[in-house]
Amino acid sequence: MAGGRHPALTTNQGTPLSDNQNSLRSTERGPTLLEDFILRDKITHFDHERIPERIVHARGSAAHGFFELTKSLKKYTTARVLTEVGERTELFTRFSTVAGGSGSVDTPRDVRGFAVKLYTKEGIWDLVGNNIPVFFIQDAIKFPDLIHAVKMEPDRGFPQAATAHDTFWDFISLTPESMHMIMWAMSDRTIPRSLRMIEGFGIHSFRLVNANGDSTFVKFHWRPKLGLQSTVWDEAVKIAGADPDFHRRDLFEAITTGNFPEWELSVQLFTQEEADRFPFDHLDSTKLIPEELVPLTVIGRMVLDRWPDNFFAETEQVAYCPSHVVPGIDFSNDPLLQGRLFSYLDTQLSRLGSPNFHQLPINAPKCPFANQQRDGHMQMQVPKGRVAYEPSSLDPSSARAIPAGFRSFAEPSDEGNKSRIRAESFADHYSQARQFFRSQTTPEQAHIASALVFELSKVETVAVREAVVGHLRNIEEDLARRVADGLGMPKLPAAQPKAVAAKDQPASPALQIIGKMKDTLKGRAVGILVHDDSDAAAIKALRKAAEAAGASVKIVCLKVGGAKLSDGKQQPADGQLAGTPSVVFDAVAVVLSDAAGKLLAKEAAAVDFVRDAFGHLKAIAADAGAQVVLKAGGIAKDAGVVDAGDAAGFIKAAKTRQWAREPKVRTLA
Ligand code: HDE
Repeated sequence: MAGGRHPALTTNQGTPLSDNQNSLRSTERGPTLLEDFILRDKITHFDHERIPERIVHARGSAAHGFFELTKSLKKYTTARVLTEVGERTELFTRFSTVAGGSGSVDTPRDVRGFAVKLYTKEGIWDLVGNNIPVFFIQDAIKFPDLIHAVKMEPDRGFPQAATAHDTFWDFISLTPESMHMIMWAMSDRTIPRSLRMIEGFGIHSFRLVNANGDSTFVKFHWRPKLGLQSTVWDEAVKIAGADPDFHRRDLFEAITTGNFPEWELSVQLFTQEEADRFPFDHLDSTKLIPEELVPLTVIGRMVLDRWPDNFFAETEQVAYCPSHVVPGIDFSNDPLLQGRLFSYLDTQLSRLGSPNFHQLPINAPKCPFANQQRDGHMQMQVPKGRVAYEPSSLDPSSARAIPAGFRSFAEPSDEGNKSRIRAESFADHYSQARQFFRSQTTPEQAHIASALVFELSKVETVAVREAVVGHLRNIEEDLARRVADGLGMPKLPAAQPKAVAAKDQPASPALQIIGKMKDTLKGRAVGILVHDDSDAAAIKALRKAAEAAGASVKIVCLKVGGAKLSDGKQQPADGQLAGTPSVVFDAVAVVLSDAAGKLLAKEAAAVDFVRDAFGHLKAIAADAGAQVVLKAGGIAKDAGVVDAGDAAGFIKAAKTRQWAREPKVRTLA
């Protein structure tokens, strides 16, 4: 060790360094010597710092936390994580986008991954889900095609992180089973406001197995305590430029300031007999079980309370596998799940490069684990003794199978022929798509139609656009007409052939976002734009009211050094105007002196600040001096535009989006 406060800087072999600034040269200005083992130690490590990024879900953010069971499922399962009420189980949750690379932005229109690793007393349980309860395809064999279609087109290398291109929609137009998922993907679910405001779903049916060996089917749902919330499309597009790390930063700031995000875990439980009566096949991942059919039971909560210490060691190296289950939890025959049980372990081997990836701290079980597996790349353990096999008599303390160990449910098997046939019960591709669309509120339906118009407008091949609209006709004629109109089609394309026509299902309001939004400012952000001589008392009152309602408040100024307010005090800025547009806030206030108003009315960033807030249906509080800026932004008074002196009125308006304003600010399909 070196003297003083710092430990000695060493090579990876522990050799202390005397110089970390200069490589070894033959003469002062001569060539570098191959002998320089210190340079090579450092550069070689650097050259190999990256591991292959995930082929899907490459962009992700994660946090540590715990799961606490509030209701025992003892009747249904032996899994202790689901039977011991009050027990806390450590976990690590990673949220992700699907299509983009690891350096892509946080807010493209995309499904969000929602993967939870629970370090239970009986081993790792990974619940590797998404923020949408259904999926694009029914059979794992189609996954590489789906992903190749959505990723950058292979000849041109673009677009990054976007479904709005020909190959994606070409594949979709030829894959009618994707139609239900397409309704979800085109809804605002895929442009969330925050990772703290998304739901999570295990998607597939799993099984719970109790001590008698009886099985009950289960679907898992995570529900955010803050309620659901999404952005509007124009806002998501602008956030991508304003803050590419918008979701990661939001999660980081919430956790590091002690505002721990929380979700409820709910289950839908059902028997084989109940499943047999559903008007769809629950083994088909393009279908969901409406809550109205099988209600949700809340069984616990997840709290994320610790940001990882190191992004690479934890968030990047974490290896989720749906095949990681514990005794009492088992799989269903969903053909998508069955394929996933193979895929994830395989992908970890190539990503992490070793069958010992389970020894990395983030992946290692927190309960004892032992077996006779040995050796392999990067073996970290030093097993003792001469026995590396089982059964053995030489080592009485070696690991053995136990009666309470994992048992697969003894599922009776159907008589049938080995085949590559899609079950007929998987043939209805439109009923739940129609049910989803019809269950939405008017603004949500308009957003779905407009998203389809946006995406298909980026598709160059006219026949692909027509084929997609042809599918929409099988879902809902009115939707097809609106999209065709938005695309400027001279006439409605023919409906696509269908195996089974859509049947009307009862509306399910639980499928909405707006229905699941909470009128709240909790966990939201309010931005206040101020300048020199702004009314200090008004700012103080607005801040107090917003913070009392649970929001965080940020002051935005023309210069990052801040502004001198009416009380003569210097107000530091949390953000500079050009770099802190209103898209990063849920509601904004503008408090300006008359002179500052005149100045900022000529500043595009200030005018955009209010114009975008207005266009994104947010509440705006403005004082007399700020009116000229509003005027420059063409903002007309409505229920969401209030006087800055009316803090209570502002908070009320800020707790929701101004949906009634939307038809006045943009033409939706
Ligand atoms: Fe994945 N998926 N997936 N997936 N998936 C991966 O595993 C795969 C599917 C999901 O934060 C990969 O470690 C196949 C459905 C999440 O690290 C890979 C199929 C759902 C994550 C893989 C699916 C998901 C992944 C890439 C079709 C929702 C990120 C890197 C059968 C229930 C986990 C990796 C994380 C990651 C394969 C379909 C969710 C290649 C073959 C359905 C959240 O193994």
